[in-house]
Amino acid sequence: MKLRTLPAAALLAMTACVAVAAPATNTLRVEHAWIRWLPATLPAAAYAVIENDSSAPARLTGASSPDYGMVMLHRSQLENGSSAMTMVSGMDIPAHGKAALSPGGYHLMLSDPARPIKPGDTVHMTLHFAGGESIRADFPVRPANTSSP
Ligand SMILES: [Cu+2]
Repeated sequence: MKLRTLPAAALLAMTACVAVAAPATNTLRVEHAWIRWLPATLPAAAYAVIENDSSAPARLTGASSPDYGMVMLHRSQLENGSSAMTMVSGMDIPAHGKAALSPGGYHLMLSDPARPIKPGDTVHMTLHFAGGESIRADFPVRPANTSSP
């Protein structure tokens, strides 16, 4: 009998851990979030401004979404007059400052949609930060010709 009750207790303990694993943060905020949708199978890009109210710098390390199988943190930069995109490990947000995911710079590249996604939809994303913090934010989906939120 003891063998049967132990796993149940362990499972309960694990569930409790999962519930508190992603605490809401009071010092990081996501503003002006939006996604630029592109037609066919082209990947979409997610943009936002991240504000850091704390006295310590923060670092965005990536994001995840139930709506996309793959979310990558990229940075576009001009190289010899043309724009090149590379995968990066993080984007720093200064203490008492902000940093932007924006067209032509850092962005979240979204591919492998889990459902048909179109302008007018809202995509739920969780942004992940160094140190284990994460923030959930809603990203409205805008048409391809949009250049700002
Ligand atoms: Cu990209």
